[in-house]
Parts: sequence; structure tokens; C-alpha cells
Amino acid sequence: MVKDVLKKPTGFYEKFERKPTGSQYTTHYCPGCGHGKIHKIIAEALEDLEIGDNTIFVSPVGCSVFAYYYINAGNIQSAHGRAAAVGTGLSRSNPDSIVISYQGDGDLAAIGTGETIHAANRGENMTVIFVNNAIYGMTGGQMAPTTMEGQITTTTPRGRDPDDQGYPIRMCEMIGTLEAPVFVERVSVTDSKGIRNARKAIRKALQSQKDGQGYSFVEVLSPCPVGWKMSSPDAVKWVKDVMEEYFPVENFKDLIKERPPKPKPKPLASSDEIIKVLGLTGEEKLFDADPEFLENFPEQRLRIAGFGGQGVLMAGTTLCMLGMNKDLSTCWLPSYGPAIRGGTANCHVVLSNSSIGSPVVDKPNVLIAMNLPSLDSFEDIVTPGGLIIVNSSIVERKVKRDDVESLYIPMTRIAEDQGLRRASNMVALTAYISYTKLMSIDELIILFEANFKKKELIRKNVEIIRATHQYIQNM
Ligand SMILES: Cc1ncc(C[n+]2csc(CCOP(=O)(O)OP(=O)(O)O)c2C)c(N)n1
Ligand code: SF4
Repeated sequence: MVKDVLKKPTGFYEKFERKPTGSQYTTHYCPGCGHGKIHKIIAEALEDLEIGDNTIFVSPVGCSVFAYYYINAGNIQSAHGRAAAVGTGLSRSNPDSIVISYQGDGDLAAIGTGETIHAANRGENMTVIFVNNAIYGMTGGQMAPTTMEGQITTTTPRGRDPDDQGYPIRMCEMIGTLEAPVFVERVSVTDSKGIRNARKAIRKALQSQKDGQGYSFVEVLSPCPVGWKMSSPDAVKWVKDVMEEYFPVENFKDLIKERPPKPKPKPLASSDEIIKVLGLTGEEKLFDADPEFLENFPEQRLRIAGFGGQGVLMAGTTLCMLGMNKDLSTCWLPSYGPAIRGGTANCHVVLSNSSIGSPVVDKPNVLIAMNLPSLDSFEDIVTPGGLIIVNSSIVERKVKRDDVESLYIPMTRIAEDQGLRRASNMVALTAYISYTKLMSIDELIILFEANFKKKELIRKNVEIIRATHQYIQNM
């Protein structure tokens, strides 16, 4: 009689559909890589602890980038180093879920160090699996913070020199000093004993999270034969002889028996509470919602672009405030280079009468180009039939496309004529509202008067709004 049936754990997908053809039963990891072993330990734990259905697996950038093709759980890909932040959001908004943050050493101990330490210090309810392979594997073997002293990498061709590049960072030791974490252990996936211990540690961490105790951190020393340019057996030996010497394989903290479950995260403040904290009455709406206006409002996806200092970002936020007052859904996404004043800046703005899928406006139906680089950069991405509003005071050329509507407004001159050159953003905004007749200019004036304090500034801006409106009327 067959007693044991060997099968793939349900924590893995039955088929790995990374590639549409070819083997759908193998991973992309190099032979001898530790990632595969660690994935298997996690996949088995998901099945045995019966948590597969409510686990969210966060994989950031690194060789584990395709983990979502293998691990049968909810999967989220985060940006490089940002898994701790994403994990925080996930576990707080889904307090009954198990959140596993699976990160390489470049990811966790370099670009994501700050977030990692603070998530640990807050005791976020998540399990971090930290794969320490002493190198940036995915990008071809650059030095990581955990690279060993003397180790040759593509960025330390003479070997890591602590006088130049510092010493390898011991993350478990650092995190073990913090109060909040429940369980911190370093393991190593080299021989069968090491793998058994890794299995135990990962299960303990996940069980602890299942029991609501908070933050666990398991560091796994893991071979990267390709990045280290070694054979698999030599890589395993190097982990044992070199890495384990500097990174002791041991437990640094285990409060699992004594730590009571953490209280569930408090619900976010209600809108009544926010209104109270802000000292508002709740009646601040400037306009009554108009069902007909909402019903007929065509979605506006704008890019407002210009030099830093021209107020393009503020034009976007003002437009959003105007939209919010009309009960529209709005969002605003700024984008600017390091040199804010004088550099280029632009913002993405969406106004819609239904929910907004993405704040990114890659195909705007309105472009406000306040300088030439903005027109050059964004003219082509405006959707056919869209509108391009150009600051003709400083943009000498015309719009090249003939499948969009173009409007040329001397924004800088109109602002200057009213004695406030830097308010060309108000000209741009007024021109857009006045020309499209989406909202009334009075609404913009009332909003301005309600939100800005300096009387002189309000007066000048109101004059600019009126002058621009007049300019559009006379066109
Ligand atoms: C913001 C950002 N910076 C840099 C990169 C390039 N990048 C991709 S993977 C990687 C290194 C990953 O190394 P590690 O976290 O150690 O994981 P491993 O590949 O070794 O498993 C880098 C630097 C990126 N994708 N995003
Ligand atoms: S480069 Fe290294 S970490 Fe990446 S898959 Fe290959 S062996 Fe694994």
C-alpha cells in the first residue's frame, strides 16, 4: 500500500505559466540557486499551515521578480526596496491576511533599509524572508551591503575593501535589537540540516503571524553560483565556510511563547473625526452638487507642463479642488526633476464623474504647455480630438498636429499686464475652464477667495482670471 504520495505542494501553482510554451514546470532560477529551495519551503508551509487562501506574497525587484508565477497566493510586485511599505499597507488594510515580504539583500539592506527598520520597529504584522546571497544577483553581480570582505564583484573587482565600501551589514543583529519584532532568526539553505532549520524557522514565523503576534524576520543565507562565478558545490561550501563565519546561523529573538497577539489595527478616522480635527463644520462645500452637471461631465485627463516656478503643480491642485467642490472624482500626480525652480515640471490631473482607475495620464485629452520643452515632450501623446493650450508668450512654434484642437494664449503677457508675472498658471487654468465651459469662472474666483489669505494676492489673481476670461470671450 502506498503510504506517502510525493506531489507538488498546493502553495505552488500546478503549472508555471511564465512562458506560453516550453516547460511550465520549472522556475527561471539558475541551477544551484537558493531561491528555489526557499520557495519550496514557503509553498509547503502555505499548504501545511492552511494559509494559502489568505496569504499575500510581496516580491520586489531582484531575481525573485517572477515569484508571482510560482507561489499560489495573492501576489503583489513592489518597486525596488519598497516591500516593507507595501507590506505595511497590505497588512493594515487586511488584518486577517498573512503578508510575506520576500526580499533580496540589495533590495532589503540597500535601497530598502530605512523602510525595513521602521516596519520592524513598528512591529507590522508581516513575515519578512530576507534572502542574503551577498550580491546583486539579478543585475549581474554588483556589490550588495552584505557582500563579504574581499569578495570580488563586478563593482569591487579588487575585492570589497571595508575602508572604501564599509563592512558587510548584519541585518538580523540590527533588527534583533528592536523591541517590536517577535521572531528573528538566521538560517542557511546549504545541507539538509540547514534546510530543515530554515523550514522550521519560516514555519514558526508564519504561525506567529497567523496568531497575530506581529513582525518576524528570517534571513536565509543562500548560494548564488552564477553571480559568484562558482560551481554549485563550491557555492554551497562558500556559504558554509565564509558566509556562516561572519553571519552566524542562530536565533536572535524568539518571543513567540510570551508575546500576546497584537490588537487589530484601529479603523481609519471617520470623515466626522477628520472634519473635527481640522476645525471644520462639515458645511464647507462651496457649491451644491448638481446631478445634471455630474451626469454630463466628460472625463478630463490633463497634463499641465512647464518650467519649475511657473506654478504648473499648483494649477493642477487648484483644478482638483475645483473638481472636488463639484463632487467629481479627482486626482493629481506631480512629476518634476531635481532642479525645481528653472527645471521642468508637470503634473497629471484627472477629473471624472466616476471612479478613476489610474492617476497616470499617459494619454491626455488636454495638454497645457507653458513652455517649449513641454510642447515638444507631450504633443505626440495627446489623444486625437484633444486640446492643446500653448503659452504663446514664450512658445514660438505652432502645434504640428492637425488632429487636435490648438489654443494659443499669451499666458505670461496677460499675467504681466496685471502686474503678477508668476501667475501665468492662473491664466492657463482660466483659459482652459473658460474655453471648454466645463465650469464657470465664478467658481474659480470663489475658490480662490476662499482658499488664499493675502488680500493683495487674491485681488491680482482675480483680475488675472477676469482678464483671461475676457481674452477668451474676444477671440
Ligand atoms: C529603483 C530601482 N533601482 C535599481 C533597479 C535595478 N535593479 C534591479 S534588480 C537589482 C538588484 C537586486 O538584488 P537583490 O535584491 O540582492 O536580489 P537578487 O537578485 O540577488 O535576488 C537592481 C539594483 C531597479 N529595478 N529599480
Ligand atoms: S543570478 Fe544568483 S540569485 Fe539570481 S537566479 Fe541566478 S543563482 Fe539565483
